Amino acid sequence: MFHIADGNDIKEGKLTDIYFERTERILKALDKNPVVKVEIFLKSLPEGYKWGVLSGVEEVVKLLSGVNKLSVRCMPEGTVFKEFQPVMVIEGKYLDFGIYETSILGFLCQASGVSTKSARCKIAAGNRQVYSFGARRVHPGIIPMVERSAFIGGADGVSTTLGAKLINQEPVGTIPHALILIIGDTVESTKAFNEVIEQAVKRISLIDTFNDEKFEAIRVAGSIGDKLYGIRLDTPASRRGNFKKILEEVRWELDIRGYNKIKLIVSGGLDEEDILELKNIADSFGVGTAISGARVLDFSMDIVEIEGRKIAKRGKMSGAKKVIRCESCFNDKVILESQKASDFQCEKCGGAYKDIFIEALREGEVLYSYPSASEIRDRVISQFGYMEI
Ligand code: PCP
Repeated sequence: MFHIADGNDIKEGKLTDIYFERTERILKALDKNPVVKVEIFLKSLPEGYKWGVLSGVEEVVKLLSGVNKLSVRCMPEGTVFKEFQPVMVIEGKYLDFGIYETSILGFLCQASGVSTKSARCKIAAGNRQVYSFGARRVHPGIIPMVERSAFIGGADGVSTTLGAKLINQEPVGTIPHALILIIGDTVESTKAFNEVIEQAVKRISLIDTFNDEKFEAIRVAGSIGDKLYGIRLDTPASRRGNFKKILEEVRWELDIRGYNKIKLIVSGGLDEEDILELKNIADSFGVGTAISGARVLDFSMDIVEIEGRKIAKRGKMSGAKKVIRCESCFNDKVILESQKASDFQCEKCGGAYKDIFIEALREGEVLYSYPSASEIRDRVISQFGYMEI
């Protein structure tokens, strides 16, 4: 019906680049099927980012679980990583998983791009809320993945019913311009929302449809008594001018009339830079394109060992590796899988290193605990102290 693959197509290896399918036929013809170790890492992060957030691990484990005697060792989903750090090692007979390279990378590249941008926005926002409002910017078929990745990265909520259900959250939303245009007035729309929608839903009115935000804010402030949680400003670019000044003016006019509790929610073309600029005046941010349309992270998957022999292409270090992280100062070191973290001391602070890789699959046995999206999000937020933007 729609231009989208389903889970079976992915599991059956149909979403593979043709040269992997041809490689499979050639190796079969030559009766070659060595046990290999491949490593997934990236050489450069986009836009000068210093770190990325690893996402998409759960889908890779689901894809590879049940595939003959495969082993997968990796950073847990939600781990912060840097350039030239291995994030995953897959070990097994090449013909058992080579065909999945395209999908494995697809799962990690896009989800990690979304989670990384979401984390950057949440770090910029500090204790302010960041909501992922970008479902409309991507193909509906991938919204659940995009919203899960945004939530894992740190977003406080997502806007679609199915996306929210996948992460066991309530969908978040305000009022669209369409409702205000059809009803014909901001105050009447806010009252209608208050009469019709269940009380558990925060009453957030949208105030930039018809008139100046300051006067609409004053009009709507008293419209439903103290039920009004906040007002959203999605001021069009053609009228935005100095958005911070507009927000300060609205804040002033509300406060001098005793509406100190009414929150200011902003949306429309925002990213982490805008959030940094507005976070002292806005209470929450609705971020769309910047998060859901985030740059993918260009992971690559390369053979680093064949039948135990360390070998890799030019530009890639051979031997299966892992990352150990200093428990005191978060300093990282890349070592061979065969080495032990306890054999090393942190060069920076002398602290103890910890092996941050987990075993997700061991010769086909699933050891992965499938943590919830909230648990993974908590892991990401616990690392914020080390994540500069
Ligand atoms: C957009 C919609 C999304 C926001 C803005 C995403 O407003 O509300 O939540 O924006 P971004 O992609 O630029 O970051 P409108 O397009 O005005 O839509 P609506 O009237 O439905 O709120």
